[in-house]
Amino acid sequence: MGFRLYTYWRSSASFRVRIALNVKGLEYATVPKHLLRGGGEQRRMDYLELNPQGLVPGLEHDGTFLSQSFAICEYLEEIRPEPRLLPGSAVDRARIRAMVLSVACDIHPLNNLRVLQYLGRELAQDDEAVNRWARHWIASGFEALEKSIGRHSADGRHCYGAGVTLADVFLLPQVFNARRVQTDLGPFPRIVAVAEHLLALPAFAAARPEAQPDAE
Ligand SMILES: N[C@@H](CCC(=O)N[C@@H](CS)C(=O)NCC(=O)O)C(=O)O
Repeated sequence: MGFRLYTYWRSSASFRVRIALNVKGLEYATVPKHLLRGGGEQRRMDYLELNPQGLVPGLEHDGTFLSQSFAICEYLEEIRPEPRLLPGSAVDRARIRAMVLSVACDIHPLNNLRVLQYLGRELAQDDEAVNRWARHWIASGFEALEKSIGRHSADGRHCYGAGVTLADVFLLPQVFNARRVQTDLGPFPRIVAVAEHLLALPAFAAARPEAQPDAE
């Protein structure tokens, strides 16, 4: 049956899994879930039965459904170890995971759709205030990531060492999010340089939102 990815073109968490699948050369079919149409297809009963969190991405592999982009990427790493996204020693891998988690746990959740919708709808904040919130938390997370890249990148083109790791897989989609809410990336030249390099790689370029079949 192979891989089926429940995805939305603009979803940065889905973008991560698309990159990981591409890097590992795994072909997959897509099941688009429109996050806005009709209140959000990710909140419909049929999808909630698969993923009670009502979030994308979800990955079906041979009939088994998995959720959470980080868990999915680690699963792919275990079933298809090469090329490695978590290379090196235990210390290397812990540092790469730390970069991943700074995006997945500390930056992205604060600019996720349902959080921004809550600010707008429940707390009556206008679009500018909502975008300001997103920019604030992205910039705050990027300040630390910029320093980590300075410490750990060996070539200025990757977050860690001199090759693609899971840290790159998580960084690029967050840069897309940052640009969407007009975050000033001037203070983050290392992040911008890494993102520029990654976008030139076929596995990353093919995963970008505009290249998806459900792109609007
Ligand atoms: N921690 C989750 C986050 C998943 C997530 O928040 N996905 C967003 C799209 S990027 C979503 O489905 N949002 C729908 C909503 O907020 O209702 C992961 O890494 O998979």
